[in-house]
Amino acid sequence: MKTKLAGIALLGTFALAQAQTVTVQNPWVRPTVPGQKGTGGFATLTSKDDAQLVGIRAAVAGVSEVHEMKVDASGTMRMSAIPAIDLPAGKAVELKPGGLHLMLLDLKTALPKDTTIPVVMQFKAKDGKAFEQTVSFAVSPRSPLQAAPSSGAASASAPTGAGAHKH
Ligand SMILES: [Cu+2]
Repeated sequence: MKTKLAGIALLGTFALAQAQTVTVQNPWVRPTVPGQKGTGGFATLTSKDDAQLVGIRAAVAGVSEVHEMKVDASGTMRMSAIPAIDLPAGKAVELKPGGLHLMLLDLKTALPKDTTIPVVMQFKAKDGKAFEQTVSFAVSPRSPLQAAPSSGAASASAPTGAGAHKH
């Protein structure tokens, strides 16, 4: 049994560690035009320990949901809200167009590209404990990774001409 004192001393560090439990890579949302009510958000989530993404919150959206996309019995792609996405320890879970994604609905403002919006991601740890992380999502028409100028390997290739070639 740990003493109460030790527990209190550890609390600060523990809370910090909890907040960094899930690595969010390449977060992006599609831009919108004025009047458009909804858009999708994507990212790759890797949790250190077993956890779940149970919700999101964004100031720009009246309603924020976690969605999945599935082909129904008649062969039509449909998306629907789901209560949670499982994040098994150490496994990268990709939220992407056509699959699991975040949905921002009832948008209060247009989201111009090349801006960012903060999204609060709500997680639940294996022990049931809730925690949140605020993530800055890039507003981009497609994944910023795909947007990199690349006809070959995006990582190793230096911008030899293509990047500098502007009209
Ligand atoms: Cu959706």
